[in-house]
Amino acid sequence: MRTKPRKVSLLILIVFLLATVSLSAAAKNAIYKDKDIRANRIVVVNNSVLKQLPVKGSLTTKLESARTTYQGTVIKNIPDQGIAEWEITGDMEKALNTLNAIDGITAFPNFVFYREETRRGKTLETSGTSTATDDPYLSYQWALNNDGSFDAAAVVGADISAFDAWGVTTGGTYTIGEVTSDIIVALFDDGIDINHEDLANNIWVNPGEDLNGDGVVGELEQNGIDDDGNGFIDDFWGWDVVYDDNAYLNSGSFHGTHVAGIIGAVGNNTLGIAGVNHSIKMLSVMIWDEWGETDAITLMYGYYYLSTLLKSGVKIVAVNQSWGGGNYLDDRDDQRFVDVMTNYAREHDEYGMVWVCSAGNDNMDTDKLVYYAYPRLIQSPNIIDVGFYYHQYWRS
Ligand SMILES: [Ca+2]
Ligand SMILES: [Ca+2]
Ligand SMILES: [Ca+2]
Ligand SMILES: [Ca+2]
Repeated sequence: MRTKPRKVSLLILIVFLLATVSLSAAAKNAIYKDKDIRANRIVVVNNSVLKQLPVKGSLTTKLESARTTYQGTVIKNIPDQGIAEWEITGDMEKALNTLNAIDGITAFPNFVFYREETRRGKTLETSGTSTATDDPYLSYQWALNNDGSFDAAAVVGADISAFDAWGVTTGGTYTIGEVTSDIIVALFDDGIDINHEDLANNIWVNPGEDLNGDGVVGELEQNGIDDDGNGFIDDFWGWDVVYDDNAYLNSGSFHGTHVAGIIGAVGNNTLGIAGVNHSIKMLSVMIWDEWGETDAITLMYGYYYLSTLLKSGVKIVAVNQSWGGGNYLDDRDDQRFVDVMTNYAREHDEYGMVWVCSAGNDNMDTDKLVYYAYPRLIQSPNIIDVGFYYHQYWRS
């Protein structure tokens, strides 16, 4: 007699949990002026704080007054940046107009972005060989060296001439003046499987959290202390800016590990494939949630995280950004978001970090588009747009 009610209550609990999950998922996003946004969420930027200028008391008063009017609750706050996400009640457009009328404040909806599905590569069943490296699947990597053998349509030389590049460098370290550094690349993606056998040796470990400096994260080093003082506790391999923790994978992760393999699978190790860099250090900035979604505030938080590393002396040469958004050039909300991104791009440029962005699949000159696509069109000297073509030399 005692087990029956427990079963029922457990069932009710499960139903309740399912209902909660689906309700919150349904309520999460909304459409505002034809764009996907987080429902009732806006991003409020205090430009003075972002530009490290003194903040006038009157501005703070006006901001708080607007927050009261629209019953704004602060959901997220990026430390020291004057960037916050508010949940508001009432009219989104009125709230944005009120905030943008305050001199020194920029506000826009918390735009939502979706991860694109990637084309999965064909299954590799047999081992190939190559004279270039001993990685068994190298012969399938036509993008590195297309010798025409991939299939009947393959065009010899439709590749990035990686073999020639490897004659100059295969990654590793670089030296400027007296200083030698690892080549460190950040992946703005859905995480990296840091334990993958063909990646593990090429994963960055934050030297500021690796207390004994052996490049391995020991049990005692997982101490819950922000040892390098960058504001992120135990950020060994990067940061998960979606849930604000040090996770490097979530249940929806698959894209970042794929990209990590292209950038830096260990080369010449008789295993798997060869990365463009055989030897490199990659760190994860996990911007996508389990369902392949992210939003404006999360992306900014990711840029901020990279800024903290750059400022603490970590020499990241590039951040790979396989994501994109955009809208027509007269969209003020979008332009405000672009302004903040531009600010981060230029700050990263000061530290010599390049933004490597996907150029899209439009097969046209992106400077001639009637809409503004980002991050690839951000106006900063450190933006590199990368297009792609197929093994038949068809441009995407
Ligand atoms: Ca260690
Ligand atoms: Ca830290
Ligand atoms: Ca620590
Ligand atoms: Ca390999």
